[in-house]
Amino acid sequence: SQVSAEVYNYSFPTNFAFGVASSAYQIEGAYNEDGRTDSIWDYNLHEKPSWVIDESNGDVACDSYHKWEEDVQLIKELGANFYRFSISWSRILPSAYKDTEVNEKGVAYYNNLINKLLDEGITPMVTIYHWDLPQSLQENGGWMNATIADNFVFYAKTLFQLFGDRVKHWITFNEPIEICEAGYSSDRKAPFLNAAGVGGYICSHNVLLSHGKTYREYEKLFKPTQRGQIGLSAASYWYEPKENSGLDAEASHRALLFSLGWYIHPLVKGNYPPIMIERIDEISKKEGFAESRLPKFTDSEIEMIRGSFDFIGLNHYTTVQGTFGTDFPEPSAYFDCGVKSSVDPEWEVAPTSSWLRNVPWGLRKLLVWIKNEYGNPPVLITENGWSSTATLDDTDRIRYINGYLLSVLQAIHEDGCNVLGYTHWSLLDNLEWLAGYSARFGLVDVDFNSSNKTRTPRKSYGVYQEIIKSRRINP
Ligand code: GBH
Repeated sequence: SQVSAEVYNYSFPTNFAFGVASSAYQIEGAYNEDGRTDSIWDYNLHEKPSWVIDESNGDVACDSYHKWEEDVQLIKELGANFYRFSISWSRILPSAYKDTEVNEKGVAYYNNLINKLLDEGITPMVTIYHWDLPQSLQENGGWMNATIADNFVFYAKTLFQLFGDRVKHWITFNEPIEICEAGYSSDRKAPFLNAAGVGGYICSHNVLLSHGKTYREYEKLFKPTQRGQIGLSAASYWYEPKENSGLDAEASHRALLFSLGWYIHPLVKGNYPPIMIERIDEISKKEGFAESRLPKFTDSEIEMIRGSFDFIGLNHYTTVQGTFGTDFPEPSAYFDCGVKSSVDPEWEVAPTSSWLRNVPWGLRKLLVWIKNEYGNPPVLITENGWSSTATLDDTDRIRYINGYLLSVLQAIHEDGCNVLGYTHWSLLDNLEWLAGYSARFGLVDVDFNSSNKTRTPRKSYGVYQEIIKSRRINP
């Protein structure tokens, strides 16, 4: 899997954009300042600190609520074309529900950030929802309650009204599979509901409906004047068949449909992948459920959701091997999918994230899979990154970035994939959810022990800066 020398001659197309990403709860801190109310992350990490391995939380994080000007300066010096950040719902609408009041201080924070970015020639790209549901909505069922769509659409429209004159790139949801499968079918993400085989499907259904409605409202009310674009960011591994067998190839393909396809299939084709519908229907019946655990879209919902994207956001970090297998507890999405995953021990593992291995060719294969499955839609890589130790000399991250970007170059030049740009996760070390501050994803080191949360660029920051400038990978 070494790439040939001529790959280093490829350059990124002139309209290919480079960015860096972050999310509100992971960097902002100031959790109770200027009128912000609790999200499900504040609430749960305060209630039970032991959810997080180092018992840390996002109360202060990188303190970007106060240090945002320094962040913008770092993005500017990096030479990035855009900055992908998320907005905290409970900072903008402390009462969370539709028709409640906007918090002017929260609005001012994002106005300042957006205006400064634009002054420095950096395009703002906003994630509307990066996992930090207001706790008051969770008390009403959160994403399990279908009425959440009205509240989400109200929040999204509030953002279009407030910032849409300047923000032209919107991502409705970051990784619905993590919001729902991890948050409602397991206890790997807030709100830790753990309703396996049921919660993830209901939540995802409501997320997809919320996305579709938001897209149509923007299209009708804002797009004619604001002329922006909307996408959704889905996370996906590449599944490489473990054995060179028909069964493992079929299983790996199915795993992609059950993960990436769960969300992208509806956006492109209007409904869940047929194999998901069939299998979950059949398995639910055998398990004695009165109807499928996978909710059904009505015809008009299908029409609304089909085509509700201007680009597909792709968060890709790593590859696993897929094997045909069904030995999972029931009911569960794992049993429904029927694919076991493993890793090749030869693949370099990230020193602070055991799930993350450096397998650059997986990204190319995934881009080709999307091209073939979905008719070569425009894809924006909205996240890709590596977690190192706290060192400044992060040669492992440099190896990862170079490898994955060479893979993107091959997908563009050799496979004809429609890739709009690349976003590195992350600008700064930040609160890595249940991994706390132990996993360092930043191009820039943050000293979390200092009250100043001192930022220091790592070696990889210089390498990414050079890539953006030269628009190629330096052999
Ligand atoms: C992204 O998700 C998130 O969007 C971002 O907020 C986060 O900081 C970044 O990843 C880095 O993790 O520990 O075995 O339960 C990427 C998809 C899926 C990757 C869940 C980590 C946890 C595996 N993530 N996975 S495990």
